[in-house]
Amino acid sequence: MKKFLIAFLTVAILFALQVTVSADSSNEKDDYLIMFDGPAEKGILQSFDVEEDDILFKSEILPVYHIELTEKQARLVDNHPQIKHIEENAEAEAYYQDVPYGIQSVQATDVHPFGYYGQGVDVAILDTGIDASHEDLNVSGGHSVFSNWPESDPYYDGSGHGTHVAGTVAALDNNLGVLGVAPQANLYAVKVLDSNGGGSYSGIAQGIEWSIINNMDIINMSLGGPTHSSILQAYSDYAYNQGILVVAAAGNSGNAWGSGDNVGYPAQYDSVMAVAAVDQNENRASFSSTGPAVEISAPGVDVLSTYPNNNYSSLNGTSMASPHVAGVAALVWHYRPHYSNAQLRSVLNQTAKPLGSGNHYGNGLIQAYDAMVH
Ligand SMILES: [Ca+2]
Repeated sequence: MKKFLIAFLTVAILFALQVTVSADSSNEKDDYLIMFDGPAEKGILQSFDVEEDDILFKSEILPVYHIELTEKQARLVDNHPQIKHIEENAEAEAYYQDVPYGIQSVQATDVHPFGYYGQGVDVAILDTGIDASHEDLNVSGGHSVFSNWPESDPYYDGSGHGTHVAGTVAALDNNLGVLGVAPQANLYAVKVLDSNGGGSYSGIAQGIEWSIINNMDIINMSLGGPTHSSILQAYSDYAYNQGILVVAAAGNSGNAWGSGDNVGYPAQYDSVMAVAAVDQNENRASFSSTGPAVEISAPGVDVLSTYPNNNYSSLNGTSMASPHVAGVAALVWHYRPHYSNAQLRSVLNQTAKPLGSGNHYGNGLIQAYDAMVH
């Protein structure tokens, strides 16, 4: 009933707007900027019935007016020999980049001023693909484990999940959108989940294999399942033994009390860093999975990041926490390229900010600056 009412009101409002617009269109005035050819002469405008009220601004240094004109008046002004230019007053907006709170929480913004942005570090995003045409992302390469179009395209993200995760790792440092943790890290779209966010352990294994063969430095898996798999474990272990830092979401199976062992797979494996989610106040998100496998924490509540088609959105989940860790790892690895994955992992864990129970937070909130100066 409520839905119907909203739909009805929407139609009613649209209808009302349309009526107003069409009734007015002939006398409707738009904003124009005009430049006279020679000194400004108001008389020219008066000859087209432009009134004093229609003149919004007169420049003191150039023969330029900002005026309101009907379409018909604009045509007449345009054809006048003493008018050099006429153009519609174009819209402009402040160039502005949001810095999501999580980027500051993990101290990425304390590291950037020293010139560390994760340059040269290759991060594989095993996910739903990445919208590579997004204005705030650079994607260096990719692969899809699916053969059916459009899922076969790693740069098509029908879900938005992978594009969001990618933005937290490496949204560009420019004058728009959001800022990622490591804005100059190289992103790779390794598509192992379809547009519904579904996949299989076989697909994840293929994604890990692609990452090993293609010399990725970091694998981010904002995904998992409730079932142990010896094969998935073997792939995770193999990647780690090849020197890759393997990071995964702990899972969203936690409860309000934070009781039980409900970390998913592959996050459960020793070779994988299991990431729990905290909010802006550094409290555990009630959904964040708990248990002895939880290794480290990062922001995972109301995380603002990139979304397909040049959009941005706020999402919740350990899926959003994991890429903060992958991003910080990229920053620290850029600073200390001689570190092995095990050394990097150790320093990230030692310098994390303790938050409480290890089953909830692991070693605590990951800290980029503290890890770098350690
Ligand atoms: Ca940006």
